[in-house]
Amino acid sequence: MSSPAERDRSDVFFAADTHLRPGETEEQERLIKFLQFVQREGRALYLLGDIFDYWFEYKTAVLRCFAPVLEALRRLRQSGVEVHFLHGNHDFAVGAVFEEDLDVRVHPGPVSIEIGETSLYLTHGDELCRDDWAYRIIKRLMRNRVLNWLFAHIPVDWATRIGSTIAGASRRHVEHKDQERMAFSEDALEEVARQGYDVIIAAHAHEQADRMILEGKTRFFVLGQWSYLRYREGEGNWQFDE
Ligand SMILES: [Mn+2]
Repeated sequence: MSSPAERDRSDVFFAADTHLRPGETEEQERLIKFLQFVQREGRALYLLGDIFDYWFEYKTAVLRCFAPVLEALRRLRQSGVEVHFLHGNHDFAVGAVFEEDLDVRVHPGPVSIEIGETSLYLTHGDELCRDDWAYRIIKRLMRNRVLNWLFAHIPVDWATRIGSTIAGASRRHVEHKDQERMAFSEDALEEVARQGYDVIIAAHAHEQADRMILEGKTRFFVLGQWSYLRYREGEGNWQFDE
């Protein structure tokens, strides 16, 4: 395994919300192309959740339809790129398969990292939308232990069908809720920023954003659905790209 330094890859990439669904091979291909691009240019990749619209792991099996993406992630890791996966509200079941088989670091919640002198707070972002009570009910349902136990003990095709239905309801809810509920709570954002972060990166809202909060002290990025954020280490700048 060659080290990132040897291959002169220093940039850090952030992406989220591709919401891959079984049968959508074009979208899968698009994500794989991005992963190959990161393999050439990146030192680290942070996936900020909802990469999969629905995910379930069995002890000995995964959803076969996503095998090409998993293979691309495996290659990325083998080439020496650091890969982190933060749970979204759709793919919160991502676990052992990623950690053990792919050697990807899985984070169930927000994480703090440093890039050089910059301190960052990374999150899928659903917990920053405090006013969204209907969403929280769906979330509670999706993470329910009895339901998850049941999923592990019924045929895979049934589980997939039920999972897609719940994921669909959750997605429709996010898509159709009014602008006010879509918005991140400024109070929640500032509460995080006040802990001293230079940069906060979130996703979930499916609407790319880049603005300053806390009187210009903290930069707040929101990842779009098919746009990624890139940190160019040598130049110390941030850019969105597709
Ligand atoms: Mn989400």
